[in-house]
Amino acid sequence: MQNNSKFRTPLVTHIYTADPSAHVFNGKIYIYPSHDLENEGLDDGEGDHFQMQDYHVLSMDDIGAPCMDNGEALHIKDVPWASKQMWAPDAAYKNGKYYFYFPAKDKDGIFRIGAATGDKPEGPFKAEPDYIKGSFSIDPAVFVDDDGKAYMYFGGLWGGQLEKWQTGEFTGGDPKMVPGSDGPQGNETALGPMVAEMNEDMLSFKSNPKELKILDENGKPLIADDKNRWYFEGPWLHKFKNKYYLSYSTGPTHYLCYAESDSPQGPFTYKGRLMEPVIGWTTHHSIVEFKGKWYLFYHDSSMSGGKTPLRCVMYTELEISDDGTITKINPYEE
Ligand code: FUB
Repeated sequence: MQNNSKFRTPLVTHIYTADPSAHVFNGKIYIYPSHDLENEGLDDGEGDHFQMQDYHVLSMDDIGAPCMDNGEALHIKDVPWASKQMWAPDAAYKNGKYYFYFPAKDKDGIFRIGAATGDKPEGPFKAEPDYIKGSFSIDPAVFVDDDGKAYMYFGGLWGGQLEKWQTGEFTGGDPKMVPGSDGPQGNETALGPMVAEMNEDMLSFKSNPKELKILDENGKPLIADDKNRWYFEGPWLHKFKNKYYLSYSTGPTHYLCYAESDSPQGPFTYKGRLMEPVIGWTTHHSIVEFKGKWYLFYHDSSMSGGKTPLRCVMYTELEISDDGTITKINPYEE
């Protein structure tokens, strides 16, 4: 199906990049990644070793074409509400404008999701003065449906703070507690990602975000102990033959999995695993159609010799059957 010589190698090597959100705008592929930086931060299970400060947008004219770095698109110093940790971003197009979405910690150390706007897909982007009201946690992914309705999917456990919002308010807890120990345990229902429909302005939520449950083959929600299938972070939504597919990372078990639904707002039923673990702790991806073929953009830590917070983005072709089943990728095998 594919010539792997153009796939599965870092798209750029002059900077570290991660968490690629790929989109097709104006007939080109644009990739919105995190920009990983060398740092002395402690790996405390809370993600403090990910101290990113800006974003660069990458682009390719075609599959296999050289990947361009379009330079800095947004820096934290130009985001009035943010204090640190510019994590996995995404972008969308609507109403003749490009929208860039990104998580960062606010001045109180709480992850929020911000929006910025630009006239071109590669930016630069101008940040809104405040974060999106009602937003929290990390990893925004915005899906614009064929009817023009747009939805933001977001949320990540542990360093991403998702489990700290179960009451609807942020509960800080003891910074020394075991990551995730304040989330569901054992047979309790695992947390799902959040979804919020966006207003027409693409800068605000239409209503309060709601949690998406991921159901097993018997229609029961996945439980916290089901760590090979539970939701951890990195949601992505793609549509294939009128069905909606939510894909995500299982975090500490390092898989990319996906679930299917008839509606962008769920419920979703677990369907399978789409990629085996990569080098490095994190796994984060996006799925995009380009010229009738499907591609998986993802990262690993191979370029830094396995250092988790120093990653590189790459891509490979995806095989999707008529019923939406994705042929599982082993990132290091043909
Ligand atoms: O890049 C920082 C965090 O690592 C992302 O937000 C997560 O999805 C994980 O890839």
